[in-house]
Amino acid sequence: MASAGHVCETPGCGKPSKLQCPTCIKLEINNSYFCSQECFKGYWKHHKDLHKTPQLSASRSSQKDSYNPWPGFVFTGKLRPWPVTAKRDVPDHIRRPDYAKDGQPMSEKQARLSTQIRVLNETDISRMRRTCSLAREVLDLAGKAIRVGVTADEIDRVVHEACIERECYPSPLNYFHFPKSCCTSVNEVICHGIPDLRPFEDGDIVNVDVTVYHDGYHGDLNETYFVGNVDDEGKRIVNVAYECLDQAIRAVKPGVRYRDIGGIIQRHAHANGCSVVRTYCGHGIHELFHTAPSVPHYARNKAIGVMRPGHCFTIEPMINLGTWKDDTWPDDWTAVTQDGRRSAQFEQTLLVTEVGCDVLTKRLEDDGKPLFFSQT
Ligand code: EYF
Ligand code: CO
Ligand code: CO
Repeated sequence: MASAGHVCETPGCGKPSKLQCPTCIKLEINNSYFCSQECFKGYWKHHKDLHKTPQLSASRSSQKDSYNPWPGFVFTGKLRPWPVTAKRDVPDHIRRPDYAKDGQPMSEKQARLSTQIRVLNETDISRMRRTCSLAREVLDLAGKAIRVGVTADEIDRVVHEACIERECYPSPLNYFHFPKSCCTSVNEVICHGIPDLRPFEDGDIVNVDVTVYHDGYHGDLNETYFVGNVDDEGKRIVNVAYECLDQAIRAVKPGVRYRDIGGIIQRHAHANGCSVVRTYCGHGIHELFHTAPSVPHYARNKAIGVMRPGHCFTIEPMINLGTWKDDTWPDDWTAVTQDGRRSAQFEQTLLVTEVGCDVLTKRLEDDGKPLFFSQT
């Protein structure tokens, strides 16, 4: 069957596509297209899972109304939870962090008593560079797979498999028992959304947060993407979040206090009628996923420490259209805005150098611009 305006399902292909799989046609799955027989055959191993995903079939869309794990809970916005698939396995040969087995990051807990910021040596730095560049590859594959009708669970699968293909462990998996390999945060979700079986809708904004663990080091980044046609307010919040991170990164250099980053972010957010989330901060990262320094994104904070060459940390401002206040769903992970209005976020992992910083997770394609830029 032929149709116009679709993009090939093979991650990273991006070609206009008109071919539909015969089984998809039978099952009334109307959001999957391929540009060629070659792409269809090459992606078959993964594509066939779509046939087992019940909620994608229009004839079974009553799923939407019947699933309610928390009767009586008052949601702040329109988004609802959808079923979550089983935890994915990581093959034995992939090196894993200490919490992979029992959910407890013991090495982080031991370091938590100290506010000392580690100065990385040349070996640490070259390993961080490699890990962060792999994390960027994984996030870009996830971003290219986002479109109307695709589920966050499918994005989690793309992330999980891209990690394994690169000899990486997906850092979120089992971190404090987190159930999935990345976080996917839709519309009013601020962060830590659990990838579930809700198909993305036209107009959604979706943040995908990827951290990978490779050769003993973590690399962490995220971007917010547009699904189909996003309204002007949605475009504004995503743009402002991107600019907040960009301005903060430009300020990073030796001698700057970690507490000064929040003022830069808050000034730009407020100048554009947006607010800044206060509960979640940027963080030190290297052999530990989260460690000193803590980097708040709001002004007049009390963060400890001064930037020195060899420090590695993230900046990851969460910017809201309405209130800065957050709530958490009863799953104890999903952070949402208290007024149900939308939130957007970008994150990079940075290394402080003698003169400024290197953005270790930066995008090398397309001048380093994030994927959403091509749609604005
Ligand atoms: C204990 C988690 C624990 N936490 C942080 C665990 O830095 C991050 N993103 O940039 C980040 C990612 C994840 C994460 C994935 C899972 N967790 C989440 C929420 C609460 C919590 O309490
Ligand atoms: Co992250
Ligand atoms: Co982070």
